[in-house]
Amino acid sequence: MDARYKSREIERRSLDVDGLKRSFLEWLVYSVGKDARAATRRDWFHTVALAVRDRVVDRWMDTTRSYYHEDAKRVYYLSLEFLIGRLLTNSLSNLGIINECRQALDRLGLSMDDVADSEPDAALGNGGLGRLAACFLDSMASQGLPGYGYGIRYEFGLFEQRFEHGWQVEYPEQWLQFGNPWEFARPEVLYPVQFYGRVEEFRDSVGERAYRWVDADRVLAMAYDTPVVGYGGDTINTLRLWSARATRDFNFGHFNDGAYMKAVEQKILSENLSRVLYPNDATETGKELRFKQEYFFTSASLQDILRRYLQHHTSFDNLPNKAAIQLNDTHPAIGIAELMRLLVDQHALRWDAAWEITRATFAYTNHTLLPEALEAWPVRMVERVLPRHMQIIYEINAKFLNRSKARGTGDNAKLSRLSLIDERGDRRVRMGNLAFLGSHKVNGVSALHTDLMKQTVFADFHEEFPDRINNKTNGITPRRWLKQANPALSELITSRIGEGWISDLEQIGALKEKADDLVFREEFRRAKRKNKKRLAAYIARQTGDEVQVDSIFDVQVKRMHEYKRQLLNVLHTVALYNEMRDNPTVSWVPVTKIFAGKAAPSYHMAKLIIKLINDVAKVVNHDPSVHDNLKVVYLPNYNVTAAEIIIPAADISEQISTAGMEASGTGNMKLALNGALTIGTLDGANVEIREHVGPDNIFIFGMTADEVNDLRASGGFNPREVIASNPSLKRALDMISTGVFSPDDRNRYHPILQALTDGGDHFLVTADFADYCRAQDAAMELYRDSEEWTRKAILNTASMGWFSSDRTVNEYAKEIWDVHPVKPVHEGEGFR
Ligand code: 4GP
Repeated sequence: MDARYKSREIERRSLDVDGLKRSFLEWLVYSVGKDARAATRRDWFHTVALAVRDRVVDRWMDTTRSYYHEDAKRVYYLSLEFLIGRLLTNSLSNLGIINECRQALDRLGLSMDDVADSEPDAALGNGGLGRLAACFLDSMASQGLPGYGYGIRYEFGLFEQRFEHGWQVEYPEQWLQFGNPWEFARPEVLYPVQFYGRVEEFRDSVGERAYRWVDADRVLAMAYDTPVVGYGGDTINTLRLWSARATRDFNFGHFNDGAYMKAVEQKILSENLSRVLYPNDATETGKELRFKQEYFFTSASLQDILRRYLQHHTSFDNLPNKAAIQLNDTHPAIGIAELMRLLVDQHALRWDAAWEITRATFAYTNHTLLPEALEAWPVRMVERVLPRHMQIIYEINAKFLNRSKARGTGDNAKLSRLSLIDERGDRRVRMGNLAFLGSHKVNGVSALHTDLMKQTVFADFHEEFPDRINNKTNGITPRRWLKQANPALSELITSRIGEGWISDLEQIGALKEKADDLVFREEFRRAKRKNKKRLAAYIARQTGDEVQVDSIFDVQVKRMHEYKRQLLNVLHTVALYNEMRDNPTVSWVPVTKIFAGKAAPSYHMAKLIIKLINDVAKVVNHDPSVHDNLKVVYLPNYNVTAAEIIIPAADISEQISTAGMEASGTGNMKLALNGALTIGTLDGANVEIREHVGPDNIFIFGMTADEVNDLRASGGFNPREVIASNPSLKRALDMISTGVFSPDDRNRYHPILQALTDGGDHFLVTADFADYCRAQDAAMELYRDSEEWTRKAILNTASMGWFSSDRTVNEYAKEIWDVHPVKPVHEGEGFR
């Protein structure tokens, strides 16, 4: 072997500063193709990422080999979204070589932060559901669970948000523009995925009726693998994302006809499948392309899962003992019909056997009760795009409804609610019902949400299958959301209780006894202040706004949606502004209201609320009469990277959704873990956060889910009366309606005022306003007592142990998946 090659071989594995430095230089020259003088920051990022990847590959292969060797049961997490963010700091941190890397770069005259900052943010998701998937990947790998993520390698992630005159404008997010050093392309891992065509009936070898899907268009799904580094670097799992490729025969067909342009056009059309992520969050997109994306990645994933299974097995009986498939919402629910098709049509299983296997293999997580977000595809479209699946869905439905009827299940009204087909108007396939019926377990994402599932969307199914619904309250990974995002606080914590909390977050409970320790409080405040300075600098860079580090950083960061009620927050902002102007001699606690979040491009009301916040900011931030006591900032382009800077700096966490509408929330957990005090309704996981941190350490306000339900049912709610009886609310709304914040267009906010009055105020903004202001006042009052505030902040951090996604994933593993950790055997330690 060539000596140079040999030395690279050794260098690939070394984890010390010198070894890292040498391999950076090697990689820069031989793989990136630059010399140190000409290299840009991006070149250095690619260099470092490739060198880090080297250090992962051996262990990755060991992990995969161990899974095969033990024929371990794997869990396959099927998700249309993975909101991963950046990977460099995360990988280094999980490998435990972040300081070595920093020093190695230092010796090359480079700053680690600059290099890390050159990494694009992988935003292959919209919000909570996608970020949860990313936290689960980290937790599965960190606990040695054989877990695979399956999704789509979107060429364009979630759009980039910019503000133009205060309006949201969307730009394409080209995260792959300069290549992605983390992924391995697998051009040999290709599966055909079909669309359209028709179904032919025939008699099989034993004379039974059988079906085949013919004359279909074909697209190929090609795999790209990204290693998922578990904490400690022992287990490295795989995220496999599919990219669409046109088939070659497709092109040649047209070629022979001389229709060259048509062939190229077809190629582009079929490759569009993995082009772009749909920018919806909790809203339905009735688009054929979206449906095709869902089938595309689900079909490829199932073919891959069966291929892997068949390497060790000859019959499918054992599939449920070897594979657990988790449906992240209904997006991959067509997989239930697809697995039936694969088993029955391609592998000649009997229907009943196939159904039993399918149901025992799948489980489904629901993430939202919002009716407009429950997927229901037009039957006519499903029939056209996936004709065989439509037949299978009819068959599943007929068998189910017949059995229910035979068992004497309810009346016709109930049967039509249980049906997989919504027969009202334009007939639709109810994907939630399909997912429920085809799964052995169905879960909600917080205790309240799971209860509401039983009472509302799945009430009839719950009656039929009382053991199927279970709760798995969401969690967040402490690696990214504390250790990595908040070095100041995590170093402080580790200095007091050791580093056990990183892989066992319950240990953070030991901090509770430090809440009364004055020295610890001082240091806790110092860490927060450092993070606030970092955020203030980020704000200055992003928006040019100057904010006071000693003001309350009051943070609402999440997707923009009416039910999340950013509007309630901005109305309070206007009311506070008025109070400050009316009482200039009072010594006010300065407040900085920080907003961030994207609105779906077609969601006009949400975009109008963004514009309102920006308009209010313009007036408030330039009014000398409030003496800088109030600032309003809307940070553009919220993503995982921005969250890592904003969340550690927050004093107040706004979790103010209309009760009963936020399934869980995970931002609420991240903020509390980083020592923010929550102002929140009793919604989603806020309920459980209150139980853990204690009612004295959280500001709860507003109506409960039951009260919301009763009020809506009574029909007696009159928002105009509420507005008339609350002078501060009335004044705020009058200012908005008379153009105080929009002198250039006084009617701009008419739709908002309309929704709050004649529209009936569906999200009960006016109903909760007074109590919200009370909670805000209480928080501001408490902030004056900095010792008491810090004590509560420490108790929040110390009480969040249960909200680790390690706990959540363990519950799934034990109660749904029945998968167990596998200890990888590393090179030289066993088989090879
Ligand atoms: C979100 C829910 O809105 C949020 O409450 C929950 O924490 C999160 O899922 C993870 O479970 N839903 C979505 C969506 O992101 O697209 O429906």
